[in-house]
Amino acid sequence: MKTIQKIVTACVFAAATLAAPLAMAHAKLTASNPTPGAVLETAPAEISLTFNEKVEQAFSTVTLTYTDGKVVETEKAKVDAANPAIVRLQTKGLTTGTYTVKWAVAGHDGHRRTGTFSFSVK
Ligand SMILES: [Cu+2]
Repeated sequence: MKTIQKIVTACVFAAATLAAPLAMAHAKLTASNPTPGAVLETAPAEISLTFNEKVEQAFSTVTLTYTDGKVVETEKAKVDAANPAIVRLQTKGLTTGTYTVKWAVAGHDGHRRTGTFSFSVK
């Protein structure tokens, strides 16, 4: 019993030490414009997402959908050339309603991260 407990403890410790630096390397959304839950007076012409590290254009997508799940037609989201931690999606013709931003990116460690948030236009 004692031995098993020791092994389990050792494994948990090893897993925690190994996992910590990897988790920190994951691309993480740190800011966005609009912010999640924002209610805007005017429709945004651009949605920008800022991550904690630069992300790869080839693995970065941003999709905007209406409440009914229909995809808003846009050009492909672009990683900012001057600051590759920022991904921008140009939008036009957004009307009153609630929109969901669905993003997927991969940072330098290649791990794909995804997330969603919504905002509304009055
Ligand atoms: Cu990672």
